[in-house]
Amino acid sequence: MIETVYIGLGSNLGDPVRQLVQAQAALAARDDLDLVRCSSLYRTPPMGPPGQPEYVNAVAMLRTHLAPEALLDRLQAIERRQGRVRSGPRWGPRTLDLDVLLYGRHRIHTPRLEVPHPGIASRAFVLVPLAELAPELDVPGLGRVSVLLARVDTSGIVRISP
Ligand code: 5RW
Ligand code: CA
Ligand code: CA
Repeated sequence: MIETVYIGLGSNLGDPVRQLVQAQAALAARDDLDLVRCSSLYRTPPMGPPGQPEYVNAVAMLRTHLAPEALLDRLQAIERRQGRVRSGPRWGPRTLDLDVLLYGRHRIHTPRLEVPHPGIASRAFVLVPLAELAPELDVPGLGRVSVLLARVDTSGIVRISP
């Protein structure tokens, strides 16, 4: 079964724009998934722990036959190749974070994976690029992306000209 998957990309260390461009290339180069479209890159104010550098975020739309956890393995391999270190505090600054936001219309709850991503409805840095790709998309259990977007604070988010 081929599924349509949305991936969140984020970085706030080590030249974040370069990290995201490189991650897009790494996704496009894999022969077990098809990178359909990628949103613009956005500069976004840090959420979560205070005092972090500004982030750059984007969302990619993929088609793949990989099972959810196999996809997660591929994404974590790309994170590691781009210097992700899992030593610091949870939610600390990172060179690259790749999150499975949506996997078709599936709802997944395993120790490694929660899909739809638990932050999807509350994080403007996810909803702004996701709405650029798929404003009409219905997030299982949560509703339409454009409606979710209208409920969050998007101040300080700036699209980087492509
Ligand atoms: C924790 C996000 C609490 C939101 C986290 C919360 C980010 C980010 C993180 C990202 C921006 C997880 N990842 N901020 N904060 N972009 N802008 O990708 F409310 S840590
Ligand atoms: Ca994340
Ligand atoms: Ca992550």
